[in-house]
Amino acid sequence: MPDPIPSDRLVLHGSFTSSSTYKPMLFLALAGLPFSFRTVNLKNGVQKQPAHLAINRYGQVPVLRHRGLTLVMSNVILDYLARTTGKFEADGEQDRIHAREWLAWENDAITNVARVRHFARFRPDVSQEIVNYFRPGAEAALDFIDKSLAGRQWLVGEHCTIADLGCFGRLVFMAEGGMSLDNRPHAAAWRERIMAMPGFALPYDLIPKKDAEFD
Ligand SMILES: N[C@@H](CCC(=O)N[C@@H](CS)C(=O)NCC(=O)O)C(=O)O
Repeated sequence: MPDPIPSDRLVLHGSFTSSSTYKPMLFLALAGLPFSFRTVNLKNGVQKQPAHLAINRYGQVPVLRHRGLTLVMSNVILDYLARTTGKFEADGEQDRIHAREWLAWENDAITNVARVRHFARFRPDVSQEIVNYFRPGAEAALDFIDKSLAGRQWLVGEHCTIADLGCFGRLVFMAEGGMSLDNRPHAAAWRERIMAMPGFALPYDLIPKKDAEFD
């Protein structure tokens, strides 16, 4: 059985090696919101055990629990956090739609960056051909982000939104897959802007390896 769902306290279940966890955690850190973190040990397969499957049928992280709700899928969580807190939400209906469009694209395209990193970092047993298969899509996604940011500060509108946090959060581990923003000046400047925001931290500094309270 899952733990009882707390009422108002945000509870995020995740892992320190997970870009999908980092995305909502970065939102919470930058928004300065109090929350509880519950660690899920992916290496030990805790995500496939009944207690976790009861809150995430896909056997993955992250999971957010709040006010009797259980949310999975990092972009669904970002959408919820933006709608319920008003933070990192776009201005106007058209831009709100654009922000979700970027999140849908992220899940199609930047996921290739996460796949390259996953196989390069965690699966020395698989053939290099698998990494090579995903790499062109990953590099194309990074090029697309770079091109889209030419002449603008943020992906949508005039301030940082869930579009930026979702895309940045998914590509954050790219160096572990041998990718970089070198020769992608617009994306590199965008990353600097995100990293300059109060409360920012990179995943290994932000996501604890143990359960923790953030107040
Ligand atoms: N589309 C999902 C992807 C979730 C996902 O791939 N989570 C990974 C960690 S980043 C995971 O739980 N892997 C462990 C497993 O699949 O067993 C999301 O955005 O939340």
